[in-house]
Amino acid sequence: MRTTQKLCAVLALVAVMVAAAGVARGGSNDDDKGEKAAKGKLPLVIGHRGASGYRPEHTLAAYKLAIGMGADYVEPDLVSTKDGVLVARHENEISATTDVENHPEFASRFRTKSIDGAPVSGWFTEDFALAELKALRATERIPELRLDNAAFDGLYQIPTLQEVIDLAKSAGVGIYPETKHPTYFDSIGLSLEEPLVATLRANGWSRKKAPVFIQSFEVSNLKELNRMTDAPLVQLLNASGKPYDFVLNGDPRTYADLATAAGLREIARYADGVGPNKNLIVPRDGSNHLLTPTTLVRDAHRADLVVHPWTFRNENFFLPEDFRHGNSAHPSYLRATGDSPGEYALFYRLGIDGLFTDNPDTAVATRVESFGDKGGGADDK
Ligand SMILES: [Ca+2]
Ligand SMILES: [Ca+2]
Repeated sequence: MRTTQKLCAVLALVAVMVAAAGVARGGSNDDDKGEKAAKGKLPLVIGHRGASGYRPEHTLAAYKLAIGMGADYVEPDLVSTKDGVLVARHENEISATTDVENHPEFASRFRTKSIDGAPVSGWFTEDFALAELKALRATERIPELRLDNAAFDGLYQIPTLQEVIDLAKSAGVGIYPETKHPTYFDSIGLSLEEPLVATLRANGWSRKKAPVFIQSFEVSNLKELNRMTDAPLVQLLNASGKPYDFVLNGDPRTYADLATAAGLREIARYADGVGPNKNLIVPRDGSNHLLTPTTLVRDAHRADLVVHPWTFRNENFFLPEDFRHGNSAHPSYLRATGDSPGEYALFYRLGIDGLFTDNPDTAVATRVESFGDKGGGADDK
């Protein structure tokens, strides 16, 4: 399996780079901390693809576990079926997160397509009716790192947006949907924004105070959404590259440009927050050590934007050297839990308004450590 080989290669490469863990640097902002605690507006814990550190991602089981661990919001990434139903998958290509390869009746649906300028081969949600997708079962994306999660392979269906909303409503939490590849879905006649807004409206979640944040890595569809709904919008910012709609329409700006003070003021004209790669807040050097924090949080707050960085994960593999822990020569080292509480505490000190995490239990426990036992909650926003 190609993904496995790729991951093993990455693991081997990172293992070579592993050095002794250091101490986190980074400034703190005690004013921000005090202010947040006083207002009871603690940083939101957003279950990234659910509690995907413990269950196959984007399943009702993963979302339920995130809620049980205290997440304030759960995050469904949204793609479209052939019949225009929004379902939760990180990509429209589903061979890495479902058992589609084991369904001979769908073998002829294998395709190679260009998605956002890159060739992708496999099976795509837009080639399946919802009823067909429901025959598939979810599988763990990274069993090499998350061995135990494979125990849940084959158990769970792909959920629809409506099923995620039903779960969130029953539990009293919010949802944080992401439109995936919106320009691509427009190009095949399956625009994401209309069914998303219609579904939110049908559920009474289209107002400014709705427990919803809609996120996108593209810009033009957020501007469009800003005209379609009052629900809060979040511009995602990556640590490199540029929005794919900018590539197509010749806009020279990059994510780095959007993350400047001027870029953030521009974003504030159509969005309510930014979701930056956490490396845009605390960069890492070439040896995976943390550098001095940037001014992104302060600049975004000055533009009246909330800041929800991603993605926080417990395994040493994903952590900077500063927060890795254990015997780096041991074969389990990279999948072992590092000092992720240290990483959460650092970002909480820097004044973020929420974060995306695969391990909501750790994020919530560290929030209690950092701010006291006040609890967050979708209704506080
Ligand atoms: Ca996402
Ligand atoms: Ca569209």
